[in-house]
Amino acid sequence: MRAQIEVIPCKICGDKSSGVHYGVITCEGCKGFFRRSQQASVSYSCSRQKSCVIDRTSRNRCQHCRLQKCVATGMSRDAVKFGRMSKRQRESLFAEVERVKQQQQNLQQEHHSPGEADALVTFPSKGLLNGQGRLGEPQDPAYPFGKSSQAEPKPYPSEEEEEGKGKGKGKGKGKGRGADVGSRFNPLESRQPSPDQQPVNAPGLTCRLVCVLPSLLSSDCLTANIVKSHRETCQYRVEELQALRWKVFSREEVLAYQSKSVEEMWQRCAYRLTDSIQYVVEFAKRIDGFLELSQNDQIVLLKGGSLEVVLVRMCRSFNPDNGTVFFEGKYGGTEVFKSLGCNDLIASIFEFSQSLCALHLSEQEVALFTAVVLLNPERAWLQDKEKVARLHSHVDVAFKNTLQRSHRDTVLSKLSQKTLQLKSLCSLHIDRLRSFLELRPLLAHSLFPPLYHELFTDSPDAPLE
Ligand code: HC3
Repeated sequence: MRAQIEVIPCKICGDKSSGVHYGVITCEGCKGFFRRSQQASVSYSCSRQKSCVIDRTSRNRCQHCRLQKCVATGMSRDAVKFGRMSKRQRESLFAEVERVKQQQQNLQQEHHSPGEADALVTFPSKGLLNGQGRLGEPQDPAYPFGKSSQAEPKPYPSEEEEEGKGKGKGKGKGKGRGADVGSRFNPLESRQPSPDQQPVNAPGLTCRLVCVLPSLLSSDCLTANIVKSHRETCQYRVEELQALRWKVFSREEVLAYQSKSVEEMWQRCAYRLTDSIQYVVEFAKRIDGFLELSQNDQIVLLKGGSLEVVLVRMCRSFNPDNGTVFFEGKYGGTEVFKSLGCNDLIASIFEFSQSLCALHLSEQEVALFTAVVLLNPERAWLQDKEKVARLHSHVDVAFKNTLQRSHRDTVLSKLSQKTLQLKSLCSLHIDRLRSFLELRPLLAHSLFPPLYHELFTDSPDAPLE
């Protein structure tokens, strides 16, 4: 049973667990920490807000909050050992082991695509861009890397649905948030929820009440909306990603990637990237105010910002301890991407992730920062720049308030440097893509999914119809 329990990550920090310690499934580190904390002479204090995030990388930073979390999670010196657990406790532990094993299996499927692992992954609705064949992988019969489970798409679990699982909710399966698009990259058409669906953007009751009050509170509502939108569209949950960090590509697996042809590797990366971008599009649609922008401006913002958001989100899938990223089911370093033949681009992307990880952004901060990045009013070809600027400024205020409250204001200046780096990463990406296409003008169309073309190969700066 102990070996089975170890599939569940440490409840305190998410690291690999080693069994039940002091009544809770924890890693050796948290077990030792809790044991030491129980000595009479020990007393900890928090120099922040007593709400520090405790994860594998940050757990040593605040002993006070780590101990709080241990106690809140149920660790106690007198806790019963596993052998003496009640039947009910044992059953629920077995159920959890099974659930986590299933999640890990899903996440590791080499040809993983959105929608395969409900509990781990949130997935784009069928709607938005992929209704009529303009969006690659999920519906494209030419998708080259195995089956696409998107043939029977499931909707994003809204907060209500997630909470109401097993209570007969979740109606409207497969309808997502709306209808499909025409032949152009068009994020608009899925606006109307079907009558039997709860509109995903609807704020909770508290927010609906609070939003009649002035600015500071309404900025809290916007924060809540953006964090919820991020949570629903972030592709993988960060705790699960962290729990899988020990799964690293073997030498043979790396060699297998390295011996792929340049074309195959480009195609793989293009499909993975397009997958991630679909989630970003869904994220954008759920941000209050985004769908009120003109169709042109929605498209301009997504064309200009979706890769930037994917690159920011990549820090969640990145392990800064060994410089690896979660890609196709396991963690691998830059060497996995060698056969792409653009080592400079890959190295810069990895360096970027490494430096972003050093800021230890919380999920709330990632959510708000990506919204700020996406709603950039400086993008060329915007029709109503002022309207975008107003929305951007609301999100910016919400982000600043949030950072201020958690005494993280210093992160702000570091993040504005990151914004510049993002811009240069995206132009490097376009440069490498152009060189690749110049050498293979005929291949390009068959290699990449349609959305990838729309975003990166249809002259990116051209005005939209
Ligand atoms: C950045 C990346 C594409 C996206 C990949 C993502 C972010 C996808 C979500 C996963 O959870 C984590 C992840 C891992 C690796 C990421 C890729 C690394 C390299 C690739 C670049 C954009 C390379 C350029 C590929 C090209 C030229 C075909 O567009």
